[in-house]
Amino acid sequence: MDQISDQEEARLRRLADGVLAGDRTQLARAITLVESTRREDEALAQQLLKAVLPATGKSHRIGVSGVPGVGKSTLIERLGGQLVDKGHRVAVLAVDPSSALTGGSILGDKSRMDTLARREGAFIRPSPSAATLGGVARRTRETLLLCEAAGFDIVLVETVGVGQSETAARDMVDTFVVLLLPGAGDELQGIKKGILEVGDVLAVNKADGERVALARAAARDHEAALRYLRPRDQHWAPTTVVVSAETGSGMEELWGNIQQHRASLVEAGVLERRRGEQASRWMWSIIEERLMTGFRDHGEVRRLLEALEADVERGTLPPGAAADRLLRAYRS
Ligand SMILES: Nc1nc2c(ncn2[C@@H]2O[C@H](COP(=O)(O)OP(=O)(O)O)[C@@H](O)[C@H]2O)c(=O)[nH]1
Ligand SMILES: [Mg+2]
Repeated sequence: MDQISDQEEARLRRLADGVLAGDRTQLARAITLVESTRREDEALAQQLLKAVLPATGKSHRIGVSGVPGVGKSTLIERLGGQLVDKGHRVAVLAVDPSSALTGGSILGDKSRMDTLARREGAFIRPSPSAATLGGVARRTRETLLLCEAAGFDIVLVETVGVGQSETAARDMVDTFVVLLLPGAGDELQGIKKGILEVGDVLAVNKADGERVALARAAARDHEAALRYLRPRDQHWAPTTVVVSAETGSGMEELWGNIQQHRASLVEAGVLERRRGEQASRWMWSIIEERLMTGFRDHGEVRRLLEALEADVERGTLPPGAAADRLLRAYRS
């Protein structure tokens, strides 16, 4: 373990105690530390995570995915509000699309979740979308753990991306909810199977106004398609609900399905094992990330890289030979 100074030790204690006491200012600071890419912060961040680890693991971790504009943020705001009403403490982790290159709002984006953000029992943390990986931000998993340590018993993770590209997002939650649009099933045949395969609970959103019948038809469509897929889990067959995040219709049924899914994991005795496997895959992804960063930052590698890559692109050097040269340079 890296040595840390007395000053850092005090900062670490303040952060850890604050997080464990549910102090949201300290929680926000702790998340900022964990998200930092500065090397000196990384060691401190890991110590902090270690310090709060015993207090983690007690939430229902829920992912919400679907194409941009399907209504993820709107649904999270509504569901989150209803859960706070029931006495839950709800943390929302979202990738903030407004921080992307475009700067402006996309498709009437509701990512700020203003109403929920004002609630005492809710905590909303948007992360910059600059460095997303598998549908979530670089440190969403660590942020989730900090929120658990701060006493949030439900963590909602809004993802970006669709279906099977969201591996990292899928891999940090217990229940993965996939939102679908009414009538979009046919146009999206290509990705539909991929979407259905990753979802534990499917919800056709925007079932309001003239779209109600269309939404019900889409739900029947998806249910039929699901019957042809081999279930991913033995203990759970994915369910389909019809909702409107705007009017709130169907939200109770959706929440019922999400809870049943979680109960099925507990009953089948797989929740802890799955979380353990998720944690170990995360360890490997951090190892990969650190190795790649170290590799790219290596002086000799940086000196050689551009020319070798150009040779590979021109076809004058086999990729394997270039990789060998770079790896030799890195190891020496
Ligand atoms: N009519 C209707 N509009 C909705 C519903 N849910 C979301 N929207 C609208 O769809 C747009 C995109 O919603 P947003 O939650 O930002 O989608 P996200 O990109 O998936 O997070 C916004 O203009 C919302 O007001 C719904 O249930 N019904
Ligand atoms: Mg959104």
